[in-house]
Amino acid sequence: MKRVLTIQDISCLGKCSVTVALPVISAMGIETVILPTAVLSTHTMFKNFTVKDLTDQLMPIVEHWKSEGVEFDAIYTGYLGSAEEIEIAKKIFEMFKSDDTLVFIDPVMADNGKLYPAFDEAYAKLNAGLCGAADIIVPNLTEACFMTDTEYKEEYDEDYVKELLGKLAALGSKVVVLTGISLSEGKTGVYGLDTRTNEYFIYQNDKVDAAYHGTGDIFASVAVGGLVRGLSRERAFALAADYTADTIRVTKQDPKEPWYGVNFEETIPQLVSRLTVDLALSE
Ligand code: PXL
Repeated sequence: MKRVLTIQDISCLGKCSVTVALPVISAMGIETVILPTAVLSTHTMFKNFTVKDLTDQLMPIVEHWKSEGVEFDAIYTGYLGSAEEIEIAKKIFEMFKSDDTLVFIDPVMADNGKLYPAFDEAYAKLNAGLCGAADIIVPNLTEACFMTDTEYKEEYDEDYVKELLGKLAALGSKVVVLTGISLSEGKTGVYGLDTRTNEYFIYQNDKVDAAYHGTGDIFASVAVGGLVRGLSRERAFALAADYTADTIRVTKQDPKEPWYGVNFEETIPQLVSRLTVDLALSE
């Protein structure tokens, strides 16, 4: 069985980061090892959340794993709480990365043109540095703009997206994928660039008119899961984009929809079925 390490916070209530990555990647048939960067009562979109920082626990935990000879097929980082944790993440890549380890970074820190409450522009630049150590990065438009000193635009064209991908490529990761890219009315999806071949790839599906927290974490978790199970990049990102959109659609139909996260628990069976089909088609 493949094994993924995910490094991000535990927001006890909130359907994001570890409480998404662990169930979703496990359901995709992959052992999921967690390294929690902090424990929060909720994610930071709630008021009055509590935080217990776990920075001082990270190295002792990974050193223990190292002494046990543990290896990972992928390391996936999401929300990291501080500059120090970014440095530690880099060390962890060095400790555990082999030629076959996929380093997948979702530089979680911003959305809709704004940084999340815990972060500033200096943090965004450190995240840009971390992205240089990745095989694949999946920032949204806002995160990409903060990392590359680019003006954030609500309305944009393909040239703007390609220029941004070029700037992201300069950060140093092998594949750069912008998420939440809408190039025509009613559509959204990903626009990526493989910096080794200079090839672009695009996947668009129908946009659901609703926004929930944690959907970026669902997207990233499914993409990591698909890639680790051996799907092609195109299939893995299409699966991630479709599953995220379907889950938003299902959540919107729930009369008791939680504003703070999506009902991914309801759609996991469809994810597993589609993965099974995609794997069979890939053989
Ligand atoms: O879903 C991203 C995320 C992860 N972790 C924490 C967050 C957020 C987004 O707001 O606050 C703590």
